[in-house]
Amino acid sequence: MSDATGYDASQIQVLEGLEAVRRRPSMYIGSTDTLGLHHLVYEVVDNSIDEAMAGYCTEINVSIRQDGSVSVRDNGRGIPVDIHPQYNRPALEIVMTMLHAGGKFDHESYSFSGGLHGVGVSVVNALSEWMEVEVRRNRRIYWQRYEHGNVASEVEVRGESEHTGTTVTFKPDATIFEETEYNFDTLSSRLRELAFLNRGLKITIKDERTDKENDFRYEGGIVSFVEYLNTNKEALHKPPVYISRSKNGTQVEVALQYNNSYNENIFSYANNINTREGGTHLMGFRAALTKTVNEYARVNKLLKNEAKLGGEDLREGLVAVISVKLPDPQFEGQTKTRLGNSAIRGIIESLVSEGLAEYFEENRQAAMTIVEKAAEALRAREAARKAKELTRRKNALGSGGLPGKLADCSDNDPSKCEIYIVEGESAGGSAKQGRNRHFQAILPLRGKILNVERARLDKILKNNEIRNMIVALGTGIGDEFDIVKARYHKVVIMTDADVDGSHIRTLILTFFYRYMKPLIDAGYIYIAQPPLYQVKKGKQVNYAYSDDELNQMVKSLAKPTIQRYKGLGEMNPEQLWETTMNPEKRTMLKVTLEDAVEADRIFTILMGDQVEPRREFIEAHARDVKNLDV
Ligand code: 0RA
Repeated sequence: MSDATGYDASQIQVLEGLEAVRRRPSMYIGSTDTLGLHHLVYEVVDNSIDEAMAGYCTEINVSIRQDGSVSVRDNGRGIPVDIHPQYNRPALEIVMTMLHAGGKFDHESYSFSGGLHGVGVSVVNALSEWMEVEVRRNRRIYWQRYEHGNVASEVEVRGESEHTGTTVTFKPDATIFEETEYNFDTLSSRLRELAFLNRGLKITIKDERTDKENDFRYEGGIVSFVEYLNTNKEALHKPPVYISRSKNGTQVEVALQYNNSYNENIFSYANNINTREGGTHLMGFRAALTKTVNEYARVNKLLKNEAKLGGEDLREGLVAVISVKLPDPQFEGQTKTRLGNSAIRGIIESLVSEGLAEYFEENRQAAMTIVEKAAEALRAREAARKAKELTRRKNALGSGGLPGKLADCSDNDPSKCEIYIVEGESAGGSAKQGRNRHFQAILPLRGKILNVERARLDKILKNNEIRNMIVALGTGIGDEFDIVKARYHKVVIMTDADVDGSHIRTLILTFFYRYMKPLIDAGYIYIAQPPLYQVKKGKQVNYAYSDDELNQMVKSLAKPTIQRYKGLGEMNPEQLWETTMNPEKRTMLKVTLEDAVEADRIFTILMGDQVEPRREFIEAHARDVKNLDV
C-alpha cells in the first residue's frame, strides 16, 4: 500500500461529504463576502505552508488568472495518489472531495494545522465552480477535475516529471459568493506576512489581469518583519532582539525592537494565524518582558530608589512579533482570534524569560537602551496620571460629568445610540438642530485635534478636544479602556469634504487606532458621507455624493443649477439631516481594520515625524487618502 515516500493511504481519515459545506458555507469559511472569498486562497496556501513546515516545500506560487480563477503551486511532496484501501479510490480524490480528509494530525509532523483555516482544501473545492489539481509525484504528473466539489473526471496520468509538488487551481462559485473578484493587495499582504512567519520560504504572487507581481522571501523571518514594521521609524537599538525556544512540542519565536515613538505595536500569531484579540501567548510574553527587564535593571542597579517598571512602561515604543506554534490551538473570542490554551501562558512566560535574560547578558547595550526607554516612560506616567485625573473628575467637565459642548441623546441604550463627532462649531450647531435627539448625540470639535502620533499620553490627555471625546464615549482610555462602557455603538466622524476635513478625520482616526482600537475592531467607528453637490432643477432638489453621480444627474436633468458644498456649514439643519444623518437615507463608511500591518504603516507615514516618506505617500495616494478606510 505504501508508495515511494512510505506514505500509506489508510492514514487518511474520512469524515463526511461536501454537501454540508455548500449548504452552510459560512460555517466553514466565516462568510461569503469578500473576506470569505479571500479565505479560499488562504486555505489552499495553508496546505502548502504545512508542507513547508514539515520541511518538504521551499516555494509557493500564487497566480490570479484572467478568468477569475486562482492557482496555488507548491514544490512539496505532492498529494498522495495511491488507492485508499477502504474506499477503493485514489487518496487524491478523497482529500479533494471529502470533508476533513487530510494527513493524520499526529503530534510530530502535522501538528500545526488548524485554527481559523485548516478546514481542508476540500472546502474550497465545494465552493468552487470548478477545481483542477495537478500532482507531481512518483515521477508522474497526475491530474483531476471537479465541479461544485464533485468529481468531473477520473484521476489521469498526463506525463512524467522529475519533480514533486501540487498545483491547485479553482474558480470561486459565483452562486455562493456575493463578490468573486480577487484583490491583489489583500492577497499580497497576507502572503508577505506568511513569508515573514516562515523564514526562508519563497512565496510569489502574480496578477495575470494586470501583470503586477511580488516576490517574498525573508532570510531574517520575524526579525525582518520587525524591521519592516519599524521602517520610517527611528529604531533605538539594532538589530532587533530575537529569541527562539521550544518546550513540550510548543515553539516560540519573538523579535522585538524599540523605537522613539510612544505607541506599542505587537503582532501575535499562533500557528501562522494573526491572533488580533491576543490570548495566553501574548499574556505570557508581556509578563516575561516586564519581569526580565526589571530583573536586569535591579541586578545592574539601573533604577533609582528601587523603582519598578510597569508593563505599560515597557510598551512605549515597542514593536514586536511573537509567533507560537503549538498542537491543538484553541481559538476564542468574537472573531475567533484569541488564543485560549491556558497552559501556554506559563510555557511562553518561562521560555521568553530565559531567552531574554540570556540575550540581555550577551547584548548589554540593547538591554541598557530598553531600560532607559522604559524608565523615561515611567517618569512620564506619573505626569500622565495627574492629567488623567482630569478626565475622571466629573465636575471639571460640566453638568452630569459630560462635556458642556456635548448635546447628548435621550435614549440610554448604547446599542441604539449614535454620536456624531463634528468638525467645527457651526456645523456642530446645524447637526444639533437637524438630528433626531432621541438617539443621536452631537459633539462639535473646535479646529484641529492634537496629533497623537507625536505626543505622549500625558500631553494627549491635556488636549481639550480629546478629553471631551474620551468623556463623551465613556470607555476610558489605555489600560482603563473598557468597551462595555461605550455610551454609543455608532461613533460617526463628520468632517468637511476638503483637505482640512480629511486631515482632521485622519487625526481622529489615528487617535482611535492608537488608543481605542477595540472600537474599530467592534465596528463602532463610521465616517459620514455628506454630499459634494446640490443639483437643482426647478423645484426638484437632488444631491450628488461623487463626481460620477453629478455627471449622471447633469445628463438626465440637463442644465440644472449646481452648488458645490465646500463645508458642512453650508447646509441648513434639514439638509444635513436629509443627506447625511437620516438613517433611512444616509450612507456611511464603516472603518475596518482589515490589514493591521498596512494600517500602522499608513498612520506612521501620515502622522509620524519623518517628513520625507510622508510627502511621498501623500503624492502617491492623494486620492485614496480621501476615502481612508484604515
Ligand atoms: C496528505 C498527505 C501528505 C501530503 C499532503 C496531503 C499534501 C497536501 C497538499 C495540499 C497542497 N499541497 C499539498 N502537499 C501535500 C503526505 C504525503 C507523503 O507522506 O508523502
